[in-house]
Amino acid sequence: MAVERTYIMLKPDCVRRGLMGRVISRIEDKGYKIVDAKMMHLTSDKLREHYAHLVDKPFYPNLEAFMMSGPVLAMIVEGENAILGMRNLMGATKFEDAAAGTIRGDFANTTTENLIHGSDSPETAGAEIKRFFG
Ligand code: IDP
Ligand code: MG
Repeated sequence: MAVERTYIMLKPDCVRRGLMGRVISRIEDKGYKIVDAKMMHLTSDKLREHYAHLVDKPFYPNLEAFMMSGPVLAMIVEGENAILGMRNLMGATKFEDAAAGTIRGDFANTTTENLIHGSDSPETAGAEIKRFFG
């Protein structure tokens, strides 16, 4: 076990639907600390870097348009095993696979608009924190 920092982003659907408070409460209920946060508008360039593993997928244009459709809340979240712990709180990528009780399982009804991003490894957490917080 180790204290980790992970990059969490509440996506435009979460902001638009007024669910930020409820999602942040789940993160805080788990005992994680929000050590930095800012509202941002993402650019196409930033998204192509962030989603480099997906730019060739047929759904990428739709994903990029969605991620630019409104502000996001970028956060650094800290806690014991926070990288995997946040992935577990978030739930599976595909909304139909996301278990009840997870953020996506309880609030998402499409795969693109699935409320929240979280880093998937220590390497991506480091790179994403640098990408969005410098
Ligand atoms: P993750 O967000 O659970 O880490 P990734 O595979 O990294 O999942 O995909 C990034 C984001 O791209 C997802 O959160 C979702 O918004 C979108 N996405 C992934 N796969 C699909 C798909 O098959 N159809 C539509 N959107 C997708
Ligand atoms: Mg991912």
